[in-house]
Amino acid sequence: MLRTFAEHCLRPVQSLDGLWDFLPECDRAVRGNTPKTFTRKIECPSAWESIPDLSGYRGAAWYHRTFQVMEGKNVRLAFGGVSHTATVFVDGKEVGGHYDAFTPWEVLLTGLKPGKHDLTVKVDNTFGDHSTLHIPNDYYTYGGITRPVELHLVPDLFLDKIFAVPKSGKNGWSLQVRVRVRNVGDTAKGGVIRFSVAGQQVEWKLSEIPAGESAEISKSVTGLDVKPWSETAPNLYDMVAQLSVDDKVIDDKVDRVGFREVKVKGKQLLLNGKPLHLRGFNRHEDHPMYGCAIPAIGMAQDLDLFKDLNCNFLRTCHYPNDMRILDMCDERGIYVWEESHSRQTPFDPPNFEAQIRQSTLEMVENHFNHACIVMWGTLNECDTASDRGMEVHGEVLEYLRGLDASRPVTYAGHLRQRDRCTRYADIVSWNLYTGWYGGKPEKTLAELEEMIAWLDSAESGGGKGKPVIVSEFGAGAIYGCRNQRADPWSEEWQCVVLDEALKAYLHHPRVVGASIWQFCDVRVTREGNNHTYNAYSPMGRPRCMNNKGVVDEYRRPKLSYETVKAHMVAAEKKRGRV
Ligand code: ADA
Repeated sequence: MLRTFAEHCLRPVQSLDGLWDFLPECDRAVRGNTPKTFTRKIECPSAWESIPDLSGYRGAAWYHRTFQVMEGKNVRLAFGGVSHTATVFVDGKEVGGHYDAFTPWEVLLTGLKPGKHDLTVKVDNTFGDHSTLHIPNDYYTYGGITRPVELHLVPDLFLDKIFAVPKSGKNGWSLQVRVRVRNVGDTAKGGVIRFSVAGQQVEWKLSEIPAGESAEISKSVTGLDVKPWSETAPNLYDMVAQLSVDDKVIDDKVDRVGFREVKVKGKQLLLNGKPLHLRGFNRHEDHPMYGCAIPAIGMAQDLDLFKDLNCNFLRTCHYPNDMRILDMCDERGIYVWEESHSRQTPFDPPNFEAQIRQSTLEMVENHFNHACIVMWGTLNECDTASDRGMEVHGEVLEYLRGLDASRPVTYAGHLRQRDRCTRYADIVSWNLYTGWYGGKPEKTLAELEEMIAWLDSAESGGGKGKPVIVSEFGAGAIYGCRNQRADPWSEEWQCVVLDEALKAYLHHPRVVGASIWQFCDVRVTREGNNHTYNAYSPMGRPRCMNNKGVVDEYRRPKLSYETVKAHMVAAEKKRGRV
């Protein structure tokens, strides 16, 4: 399942998860053409790095299975995520594809004869000019069909997406609803949409949609008697849309909504009008057993640790996350900063702008209704100093705002007073690392004050008076490396750095959020020669891992776990919860 709940009651949906035929190119003498025979099997979803002899495989691989088609139905193949480039063939004919591991995508098949068909997917996780977002980096680019796959049988006219924006007013809550409907038939079609939420049901006439086109119907549902959503009361409501033609319901779609409003007001971030204080972690989707294809129980266990640490905030560094963990954050009341896929990404490759816009569009359109997402981010630690950098930040942040006016937007910058892009963000976010990449832990507060003074001066060129989040800070500690000298890479040193950082960042009145770098140790790319994560250099990435987790890759707590918990408890006492 792509979600933690059923998105359809009427529409026939089957899971394509399970054992697929599998053939990595490294097994083949002659490569490239669609294989007829397969030498292996692989469980989907999974990362092929979970297979011992493929644990470091960077290349292409072929997946195959069959599927059945019913009379007179179209097939919608829904992929949660394939890492990182997919090409899809049905009965040997190329029918679609996608770039970027971290967003859902689909292939729509019309006119298939009833009966059994062949589905083949070529997956490629190589680096090169074709890939500007997946590059050698301080996290690993895995390979495979790494998130769930579903097969939907849809009529010619079907419900594509629901976008819902809750609004509070003097007469209670209302919901601004946009429903996108697709017509893949060969004649114009209209119908009736029946929409229900929180005990209310309304009907909307759907004007005819020309063949092969999509259309949206925008309506408001008012006077809703609902309980708001927040971390202390994560109330969720089903939205059910049914599409009828000639009084017969032909399709349906279920999504969920939490009634909350997120606003920036002066130096504050407000949730339902109350000041919000975000306290938590940056979390990569990474695990030594599963790579990026962490099963649902693994996601839930990570969130249980967040709760045990008294945290309420998850930053999806540095890409859109699996929809199931976002569903879990909706259900558990954990606030999320979700960001489109970028980390220290160069802007000069010709296809960069198209690829970052696609990641951003798919993130917003597929994750729009998650109550837990309180802000959108993008362009982590990219060029914020040059004219070109300003141009790209301005464009992408404006694009984000255009896709969703209901949430604030931000980017995590690392160039401190050289950053010329704070004008484009609603919230100013800094990756600081005092005490690890420079400076001394005892100077953490002083450096923060210096940054805030700069931000609120004309020097920042547009950040004055905006809310601040310290989006990354931390130190490396190898699990089990202990010494009383608190040497770098010891767990003791990580405690020293985090103690000073949390004291400063969790309690400064100008800081509305702080996310530790990082939740767990993660695998990094061996290729590449970046000074900060060069796996071969002693200062780089021992074990070919980013070792700044507060738990190690197996989620074993380091010495700093209790330090973090104590600070998070103290911060809640002082700054509360919404
Ligand atoms: C940067 C970057 C992170 C990680 C971190 C580190 O802040 O945003 O992805 O690489 O540095 O561990 O150095």
